[in-house]
Amino acid sequence: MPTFRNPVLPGCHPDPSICRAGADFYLVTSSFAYYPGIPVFHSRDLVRWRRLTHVLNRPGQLPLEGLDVSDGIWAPTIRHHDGTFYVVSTLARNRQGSLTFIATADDPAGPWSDPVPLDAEGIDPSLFFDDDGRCWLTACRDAAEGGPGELWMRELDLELLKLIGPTHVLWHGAVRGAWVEAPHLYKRDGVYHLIAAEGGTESNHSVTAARSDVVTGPYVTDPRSPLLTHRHRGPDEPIHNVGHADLVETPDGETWAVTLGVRPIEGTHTLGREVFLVPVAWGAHGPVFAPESGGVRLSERLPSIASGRPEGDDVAAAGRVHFDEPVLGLEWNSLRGPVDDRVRPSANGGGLELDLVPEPLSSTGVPAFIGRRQQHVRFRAQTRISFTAARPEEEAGVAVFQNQDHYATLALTADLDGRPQAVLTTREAGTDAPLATAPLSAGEALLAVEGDEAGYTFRLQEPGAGRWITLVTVERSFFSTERAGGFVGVYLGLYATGNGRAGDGHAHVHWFEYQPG
Ligand code: 6LW
Repeated sequence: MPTFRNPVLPGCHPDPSICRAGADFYLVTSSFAYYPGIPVFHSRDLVRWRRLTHVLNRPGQLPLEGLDVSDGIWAPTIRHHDGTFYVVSTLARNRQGSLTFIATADDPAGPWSDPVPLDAEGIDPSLFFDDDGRCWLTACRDAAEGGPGELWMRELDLELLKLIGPTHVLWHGAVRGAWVEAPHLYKRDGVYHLIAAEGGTESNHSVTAARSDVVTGPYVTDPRSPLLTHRHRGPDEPIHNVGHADLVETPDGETWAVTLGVRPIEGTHTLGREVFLVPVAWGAHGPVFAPESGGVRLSERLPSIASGRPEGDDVAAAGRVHFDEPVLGLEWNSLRGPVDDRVRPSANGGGLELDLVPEPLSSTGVPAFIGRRQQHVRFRAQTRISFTAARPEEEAGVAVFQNQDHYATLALTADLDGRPQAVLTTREAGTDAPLATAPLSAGEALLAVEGDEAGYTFRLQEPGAGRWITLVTVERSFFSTERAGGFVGVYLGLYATGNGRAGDGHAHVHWFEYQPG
């Protein structure tokens, strides 16, 4: 039986939502405080995905400054109806929904409209288009009674992009006491099937369901719930935290779910919540997730539409980037806004210039930083940087980044006497710990980070030296989401800062390379 490897989107891609238009599948994920926001992926076989664009890729569309990395854009849903693509999502502040919005496009590759605010409470909005042409927005919010959370619904006027009519409370979930979220509604043989995530996005995560004959309810709990979970599995199970699913039907009538999950090693994970593909069958009571195995598998049977297609791994962009294009590749993100005014391709072609802006990586502003996801436990990232610090506060280098309070940097800087040196620093809970320093003969070096199951090893090589110096290995769990807190995985990035003061100089990055190990 032909198989594929899960996850289909490795690295931090939480809260997947999927839709189909003809033979084409489109998928979106959360992007938190990273910019541009809401990546859109395309596939024709559900297994191999390609980055297409971002929904929020123009300055000023949504304010992300001041936000923790795990706030920002949460759990978008993508749908296609009558030639138009719709994305609904929420801007979260302080781990709560603060603004729900909708954006539309004729072509999912863009341009997407500016976000239109919707008068909707809570998080995790979704859209359902009924056969009668009416569109319903579902979302979750705190419940006044009946449970900690509730799913609710209102009609969306597609002309006005405005919620109209009464609010219908749909369901309080199947798992008593656990918040219900991530609702998606589907209709099959005249029955409305509501699926949701319950138990929280960590180890108790699950997919639960309810059904109704009327779109606005009442919805009756599917007693088989949870329909999909790994909450009961032991530490040897390679995939945990499974939940937050969305369903799609292929042109040949198969149903598949995309769902998030993590791959912990000895209880902690660093790659974030990744996208897994799970077969679904329809039974007398509704969807049956993973009918053969009952769970999410690393190796799964290929969708029938994918058989005969060549293997490939488009989304795990690997190799050396010379930054010789005028715009950065779609795998690169900055924090909280565009960085064109502080990180730009060199004028003479090849390489990047990073300005010494006052914002450090620990700020909640827009630092001179670009990063890409770590997508493999074993990897090697390396870069060649030229930078001469005018003051000890000036630094430029590579970062292994979880959030603004939790990261490590290997930077070129200067000591108190102004001599060039490299410094390896970890930051946790507001405190910097310089773990290693190495004197440099000049302001240029190759910097490398190598990751594996045990740790992240930081190395450096001076030009012409011909050998790498190992500075330090930081234990892998330091970079885990369990230790850092929040909803994201590790990014590997490049940065420069004057630490509170702008500097006149800048750092020159010759190239950056990422290789699965
Ligand atoms: C997402 C929600 C969740 O909106 O985390 O815990 C949020 N559950 O479904 C961010 O990924």
